[in-house]
Amino acid sequence: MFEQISQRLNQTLSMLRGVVRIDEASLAAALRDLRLALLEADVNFGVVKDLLGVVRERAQGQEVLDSLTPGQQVVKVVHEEMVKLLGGTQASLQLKGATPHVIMLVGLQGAGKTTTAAKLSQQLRRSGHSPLLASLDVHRPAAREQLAQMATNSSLQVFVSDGDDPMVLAREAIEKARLTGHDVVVFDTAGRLHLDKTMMNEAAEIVKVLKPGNVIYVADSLAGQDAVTSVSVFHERLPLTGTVLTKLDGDARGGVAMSIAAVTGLPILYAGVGERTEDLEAFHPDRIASRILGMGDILTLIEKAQEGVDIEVAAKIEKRLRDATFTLEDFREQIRQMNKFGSMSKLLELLPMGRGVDMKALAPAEGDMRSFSAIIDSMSVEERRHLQTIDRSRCRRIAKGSGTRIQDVNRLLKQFNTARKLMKKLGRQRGDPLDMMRNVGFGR
Ligand SMILES: Nc1nc2c(ncn2[C@@H]2O[C@H](COP(=O)(O)OP(=O)(O)O)[C@@H](O)[C@H]2O)c(=O)[nH]1
Ligand SMILES: [Mg+2]
Repeated sequence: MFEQISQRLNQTLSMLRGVVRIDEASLAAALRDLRLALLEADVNFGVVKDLLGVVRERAQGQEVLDSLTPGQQVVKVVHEEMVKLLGGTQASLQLKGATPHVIMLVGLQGAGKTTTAAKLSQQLRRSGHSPLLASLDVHRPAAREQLAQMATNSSLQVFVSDGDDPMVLAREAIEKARLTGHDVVVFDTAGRLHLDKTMMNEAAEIVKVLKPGNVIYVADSLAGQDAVTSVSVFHERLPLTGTVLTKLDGDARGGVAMSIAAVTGLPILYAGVGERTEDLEAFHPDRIASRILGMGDILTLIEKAQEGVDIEVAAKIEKRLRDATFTLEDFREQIRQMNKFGSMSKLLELLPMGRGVDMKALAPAEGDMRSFSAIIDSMSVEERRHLQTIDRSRCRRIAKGSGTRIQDVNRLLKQFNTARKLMKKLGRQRGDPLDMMRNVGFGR
């Protein structure tokens, strides 16, 4: 996420960080660089212009010039302005007043509405609500099927009907929710490949009658400024209350994220970070700004920890990775953590050192994980610590003991070596992640 923009901004800002005295020329050069970086990241032109105007003004002000570390002060100003750009404070769904609360997702086809509907319901259920999913997409026969399938996979409740009038469907779903005690109804709606009058009228009509408390535009962050253009068109016709950014996991540039709140004035409520129903994160402007500026996202990490991932273990592994004292036992621990978390690479990405490094080598495919664990279990402690002692006959014994084949053992050793090599490349960067986390009050 945000690899490209993060790297570029980091370059620019790290030059500034060390600057003790800022003069006109160095500030102008830094701002020029910043401007280029943002435009390359596909941030809306007007947004870039406004941002730089404010940063310039503040950087020339007393708060920066009088400080002992003007370079760092400029970085701080950029960070603060970026937080504002991303919406300022974290916003949430409107879930007050009479139930059932209604959430309606709108947007272009392929943006991720159906997926997001399921993700949102799961999130709501986790926080104690009882959501009912319903599809109002009567145009594509497969659409309702897709939602029903996703709901079933995650044991979510879905309203099923084969009616073909979205308005009637919507009313029936709300009635059903009322009767069966669901306090939230999440509507997935039809989308088109491009802006389409019929679709828009249909959505506008439903909104007029149902008056949903939440009308959320689902924006594909990979669609670039097109996504920003279409949200504006939707916003003219529909009383949008917020946006959800999808596919942020694949977005290296961050252009949509950094433009959409500023252009529409709407809060970004959530970010989709993967295809699974769990892959939805609350959108925290300050944390995202830190992530984009390469400062790491320690708070999100801590939340993950509270969800049951052993962060101490993860941080220890990270440290060993960096010190290149990573052993097969660590590798097994990492695999165990992955079962809880999804993937180690995602976890590492949240730490400053993990940014911009291809972590794929560290994450064996799901099917491999169980046999990897079994193989490591079948090794002696000596073998785990000194892989070079594993010769052909030991290899055969390990395969037999773990119920795998010799080539599986070899594959594990190879993958492990790749991971270790990658670690060497990472070298020693920045501080100890454990210390870093203690600094923000985590652990002891
Ligand atoms: N990687 C990734 N893929 C996503 C995300 N959200 C949706 N998708 C994928 O995008 C595609 C379109 O999603 P869908 O929900 O059907 O879009 P809709 O047409 O707006 O309903 C599917 O292949 C989804 O798996 C996300 O946050 N990350
Ligand atoms: Mg859909």
